[in-house]
Amino acid sequence: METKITDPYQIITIERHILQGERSHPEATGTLTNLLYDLALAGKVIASNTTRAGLAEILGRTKEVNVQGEIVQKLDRFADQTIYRINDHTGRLAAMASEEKEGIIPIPENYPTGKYILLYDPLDGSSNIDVNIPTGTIFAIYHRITESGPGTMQDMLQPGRNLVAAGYIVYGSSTMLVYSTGTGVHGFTLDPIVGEFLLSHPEIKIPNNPNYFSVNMGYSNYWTKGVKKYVDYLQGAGDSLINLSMRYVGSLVADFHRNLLAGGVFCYPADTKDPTKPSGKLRLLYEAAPLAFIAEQAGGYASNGKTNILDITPESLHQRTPLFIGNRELVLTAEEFIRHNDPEHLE
Ligand code: FDP
Repeated sequence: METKITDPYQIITIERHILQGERSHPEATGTLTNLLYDLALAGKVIASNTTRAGLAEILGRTKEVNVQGEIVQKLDRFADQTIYRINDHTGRLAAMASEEKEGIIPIPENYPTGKYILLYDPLDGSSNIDVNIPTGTIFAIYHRITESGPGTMQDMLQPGRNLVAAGYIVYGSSTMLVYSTGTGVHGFTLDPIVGEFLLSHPEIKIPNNPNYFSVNMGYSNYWTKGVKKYVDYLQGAGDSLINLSMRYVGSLVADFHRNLLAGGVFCYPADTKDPTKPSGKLRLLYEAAPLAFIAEQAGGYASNGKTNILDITPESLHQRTPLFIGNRELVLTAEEFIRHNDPEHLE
């Protein structure tokens, strides 16, 4: 969406920004605008709870296990329900899918269905909640493919290239919402007193000179030769001209956000640590693809080590993928290392 800010002292709320973008599309019905407002509202509601996460009644685990086999914490469930409840009745969506739910989340029969599909990770990095480390929400919006009625798996399993909009909310030292509708990336900081997201980072571009690499070095013994050599290269090995600092929060949104603003690359490669997860840990549909869309819009790139993440056609809702994301050159270099060293991974 285009934003022409001529007066530097203007205060641009997220509502104003999204609406301004809508006006540059005369054919727009306002449905996407309202859907994005709703996600911003969900972000505010979730943020109001993450900031209270240290309080006894919400802290702790539910002891339930989600479809990924991970322990679900109370805030995950709260975030999941918040996004669902804010979006189930609006008539904007044909269906939803969440990291927390195994199948498609249908729109209740008593409400109308709409033309968009929403996929989301309600609280990414939730294993960090108990230790006061940033978490995030990631969302991906597509046009439905089917004509009418309840959304189907065909509507869900679209390549990231088809994304209409994507974004994330990071619950950190401040709450920020970053989104793109395909014309640049824009960041908003929540003013907790006023309760509004205000434009703080217009037209975000990944800096050309990278500063950081982010990867879980604890798994390096389980990486392929190509990934090992690449991570060595990031640290200045051989004829490498770069020597990056390492930063790894272990919360994808926080790691991605830092590298988006400061320049760098985040990697979660495939590893042999857990034979049930041969493609790494991260999910294609509601983690890798929306962040790849943001990265590309900010001048960066995302790959699974061989192919552009946005060109992968998903086969299942909770499909995992290796992820290399951030500065374009650094991600292309990862592909090169993998191409030269891991031929068995190329078929
Ligand atoms: P979490 O399990 O805490 O939800 O998507 C899952 C994720 O966090 C990412 O946010 C994070 O980047 C990654 O897992 C961390 O995994 P490792 O602990 O294996 O490094």
